[in-house]
Amino acid sequence: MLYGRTVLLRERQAALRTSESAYDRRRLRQWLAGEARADGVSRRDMLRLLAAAGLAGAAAPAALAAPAAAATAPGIVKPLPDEWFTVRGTNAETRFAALAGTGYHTPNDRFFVRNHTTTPVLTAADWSLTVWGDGLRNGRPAEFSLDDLKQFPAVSHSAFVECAGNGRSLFTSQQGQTVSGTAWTLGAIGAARWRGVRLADVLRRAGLDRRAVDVMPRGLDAPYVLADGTDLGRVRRPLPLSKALDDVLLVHEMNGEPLPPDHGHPVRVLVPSWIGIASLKWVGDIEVSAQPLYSPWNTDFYRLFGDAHPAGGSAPLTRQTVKSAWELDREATLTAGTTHRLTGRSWSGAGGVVRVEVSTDGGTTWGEAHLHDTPRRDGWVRWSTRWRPAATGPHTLLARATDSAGRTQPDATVANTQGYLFDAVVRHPVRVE
Ligand SMILES: Nc1nc2c(c(=O)[nH]1)N[C@H]1C(S)=C(S)[C@@H](COP(=O)(O)O)O[C@H]1N2
Ligand SMILES: [Mo]
Repeated sequence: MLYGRTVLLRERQAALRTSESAYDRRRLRQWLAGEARADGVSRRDMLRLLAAAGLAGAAAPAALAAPAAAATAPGIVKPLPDEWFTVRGTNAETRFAALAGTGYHTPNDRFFVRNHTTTPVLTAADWSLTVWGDGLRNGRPAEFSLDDLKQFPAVSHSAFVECAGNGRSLFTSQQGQTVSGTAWTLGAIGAARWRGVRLADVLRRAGLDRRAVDVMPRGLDAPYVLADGTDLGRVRRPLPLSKALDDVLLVHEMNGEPLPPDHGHPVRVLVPSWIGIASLKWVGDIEVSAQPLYSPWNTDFYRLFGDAHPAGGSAPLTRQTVKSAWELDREATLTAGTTHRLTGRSWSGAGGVVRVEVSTDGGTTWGEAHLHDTPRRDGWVRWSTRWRPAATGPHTLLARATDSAGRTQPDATVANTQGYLFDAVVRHPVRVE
């Protein structure tokens, strides 16, 4: 049964990724023809991608190097009290139980932090953004101070930022699979009201040329060095121009406050509905390129690798998947014989969540959760359900969301070696006493 389901899941994933794969192949062909740049990506890695896409016979697929566990000190500026966060290396995961009663937006002081290295403490007055590259008409870099940026029409947008690896530990705890990377449970997500300006406006002012195809924002945080000493350079990931001109913002406010240091002060990129790595923090420059660009963050990382995926990995990941989480600790204790109001949140990168089904008996029977927010693109919905546990002992809670695009959380997620895009229904253990 599990096998049949896995095949179906594979087909579904394959369908979702088909257009992205065609796009990826087109770009790889351009690289082969010397029309795309891949600074900081080894030739071997590019050849692996080409082989996987069926574009080069010569290259044997190479084994994937697992991302190194960061061995540095946390380097996070804000306090990380135990009741709100679980520290994981250089990162801090929000405890979902700490979101109960906080409202729609995640308070800045409870918002998860994902840092490749450490938070750089930058001063807004000394900061400027350089937009440069051969995708600009006049070929001259353009520079913008924060005050310059604020001259563009202001835009506010409510959106979640969620790490591609959110839920990664469930691949192991729920599916028995080995994956590499930060062992998040479900708290590598937060939703905020962001305020800033359209990247499209800034690019046009800088002299965007019709030949431009990719833009690559780069962070001012320290270069990312793997455990084996390989320096991957500053965090950067190309964004197709189509997305950059669509709904991407350069934001300087989060929930009505200047961006806090840990979340990108003074300016970060916000790429709604896409995986968190796209929402680059502490942006210092943006390359506008007339050729497709590659970085380790769209070649080695943030593609799906593994048995169920193409040998060189899937196309670069973009949209987030569907997930649900209870605002309860795992192994939380509940009292028997009393009615509890249990709460949670569900979200999706493909549209608003329109339905949440819940089970308090391990998946035998299901009911509808009560939704407290209207379905919103790029956002989540809060929900609640009442439960009066009769018997003491261990119980398993489940929640299954469906979004406006018709995507429902499956019973299992097809494995990938780096544990991205977990979307299966989570079995949440609680104890009734
Ligand atoms: N410059 C820079 N931008 C970055 C990162 C980083 O380490 N450096 N981490 C990325 C990742 S992987 C995620 S999930 C989000 C996390 O955003 P947050 O720390 O504000 O929650 O930021 C992204 N932007
Ligand atoms: Mo991430």
